[in-house]
Amino acid sequence: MLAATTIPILYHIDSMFRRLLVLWLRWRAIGVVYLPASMANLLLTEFASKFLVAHKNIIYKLKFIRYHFTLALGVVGYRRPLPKLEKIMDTTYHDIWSLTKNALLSNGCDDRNSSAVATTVASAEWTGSRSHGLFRVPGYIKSLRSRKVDGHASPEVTHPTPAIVSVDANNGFAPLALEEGVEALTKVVSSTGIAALMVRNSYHFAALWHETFSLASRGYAALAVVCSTPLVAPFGSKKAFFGTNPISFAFPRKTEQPLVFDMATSTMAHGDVQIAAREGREIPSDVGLTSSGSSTTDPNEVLDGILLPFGGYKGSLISLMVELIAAGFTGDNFSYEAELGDNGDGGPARGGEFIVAFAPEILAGPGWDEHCAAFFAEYARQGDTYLPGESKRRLADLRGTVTVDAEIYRNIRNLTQINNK
Ligand code: NDP
Ligand code: PYC
Repeated sequence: MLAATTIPILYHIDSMFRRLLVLWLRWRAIGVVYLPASMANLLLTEFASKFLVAHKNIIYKLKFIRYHFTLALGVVGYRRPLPKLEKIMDTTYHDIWSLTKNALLSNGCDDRNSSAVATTVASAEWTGSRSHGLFRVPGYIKSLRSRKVDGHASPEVTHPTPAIVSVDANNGFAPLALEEGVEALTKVVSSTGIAALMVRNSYHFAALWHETFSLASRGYAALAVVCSTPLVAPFGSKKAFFGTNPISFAFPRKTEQPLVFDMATSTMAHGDVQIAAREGREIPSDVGLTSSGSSTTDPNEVLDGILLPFGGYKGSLISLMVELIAAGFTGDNFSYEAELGDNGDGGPARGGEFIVAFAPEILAGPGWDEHCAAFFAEYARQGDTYLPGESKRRLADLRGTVTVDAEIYRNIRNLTQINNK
């Protein structure tokens, strides 16, 4: 009886001292704490040892021996080398997809939502959009854990007019709502020639090219916009008001990969500034300003300060247009409104996305592709020009590997394992 109550108590006190010992082994500077602690612990464990020997507790005896062995190593200055953790690693598309899907599933997301987000994340990582690939997964998980986002949301698709598709994401992540919306938009635009898709009540954290590229791969041109939370100061201001407000445009080509571009209307995407800060890299001095409004090349200072719109007042006006289309037309949040309603969990903000799709066959008639192909050929002859979208060619072949940030990968795996226990 006495042993049954005393052993756990002694064991807890001892394990507390052992934690202190481990701390000391890592940071010798706290030897001041360690010495008195270890003396007290020694006396205590001597007592515990005698007591437990008397009770023939073999398991505790082994723990006791291990403890004193570690203590001796600490005293002679031996430090167990920490395993070397790689900074980058190679992995496959399917591994990225499964890692993301399992992380979301184990944090309360259902199968359909997890699969849709995993596809968006894996396609971004696979094609080199690092700031919107695995890097975003911890953010998705945070918003599941804070219950800001409903991981079981089922989007509802309606048709307010024959040429408009409206999707209520019902507080879910944007990718599933977009998957279903793009499917419906494709059917509509094939008969109307021009059609719009509005997604509302969604949480958006992704690259936009996924949906425009998907439409262009089926023969339709598409323009997509979204806003987020205040990160960018409008021209003439030093206070964040616009989101980084990306625009993506894709154009189909019958015998070639579609043209697709996707760009933040800030000098740099916020995610890329965050990645530069993680990796300790400088950024160009025109990307943003410090919180006191001075120019800087330190990404951390820009993260505490503001980003600037690309191209001075012209970029600022395009960003303003994105706010009006993505929020004004969908009726969902402007960037400044998204911040007011957000719980600050670090995950995506609530807002809308607006996509317009065009059917060139209906608009320009047969021959549109040859006409545009001649234009692209002329464009190529202008010098060292580049037709954006080349990077998406990788999606046609998902074999092989891509190099990813190993620390982010391990972090996501831990976020999965913790919740699987
Ligand atoms: P980049 O500056 O990396 O690229 C912008 C576009 O320019 C790409 O389509 C790229 O094509 C093209 N491009 C690059 N170099 C040339 C060139 N020399 N000639 C012609 N075209 C070129 O993108 P951002 O950093 O601005 O944005 C990154 C991502 O962040 C985007 O996918 C965006 O959707 C996402 N984002 C999402 C937000 C959100 O709220 N959800 C907010 C802000 C950004 P290619 O791809 O072929 O290299
Ligand atoms: O990279 O700027 C960005 C961004 C904002 C929201 C999602 N991505």
